[in-house]
Amino acid sequence: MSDPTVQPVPASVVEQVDAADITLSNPRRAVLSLGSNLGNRLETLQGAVDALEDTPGIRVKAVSPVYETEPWGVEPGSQPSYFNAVVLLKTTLPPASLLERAHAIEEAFDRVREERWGPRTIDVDIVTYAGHLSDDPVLTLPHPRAHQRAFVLVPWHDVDPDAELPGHGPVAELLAGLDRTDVVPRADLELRLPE
Ligand code: A4P
Ligand code: MG
Repeated sequence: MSDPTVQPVPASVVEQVDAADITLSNPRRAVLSLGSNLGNRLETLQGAVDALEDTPGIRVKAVSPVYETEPWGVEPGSQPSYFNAVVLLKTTLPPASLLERAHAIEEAFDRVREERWGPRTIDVDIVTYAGHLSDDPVLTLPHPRAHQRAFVLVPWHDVDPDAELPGHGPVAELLAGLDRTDVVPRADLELRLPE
């Protein structure tokens, strides 16, 4: 017979306490880049923002203006133009869980992976996660091509003019060396920050 004075601690309670200790008390800032060049691009970007905000452990803090951009890394004229935007988050999710969530959102919008840099309904990339540096190919931090991409840095600079890309320096300085002629503001369009 078990000792009635010893109360076993339910595993779920232990897990909750652990999770609170490790994460909830210590939200991290993350920057995500959203891109879409298939289907209703604005609707899909808004859907991705809403899905992020609906995620336990994620708060969307800012959403950038929308830019229409020429596809990067492919033959000119071979793909429709992109709509790109950047989202600033605070999150208690660890980086791997944030990436999992990004992939789940891509799948929810019927993203098909056929070729690298192929056209897509939605691409959700993690640009930075706190100041983390990682060369793991599954999750490279910061995003390995962010420093070369005006379609990431221009909207990021709009919502955080003092932003720094870990390992590369101030976004404002990186932008000074980039051509931004193919990154056109779409002032007629707007992404809403979820209530
Ligand atoms: N991965 C590694 N690090 C990260 C990270 N920081 N964030 C891995 C997100 N994913 C990361 O991605 C391939 C793998 O990268 C994933 O399995 C993930 O674990 P993917 O989304 O499956 O394929 P992809 O996006 O076609 O490849 P890639 O190399 O990630 O492409 P990019 O760099 O995301 O570029 N032009 C314009 N104008 N606007 C765009 O938004 N986007 C791309 C995609 C190309 N050209 C573009 C745009
Ligand atoms: Mg990607």
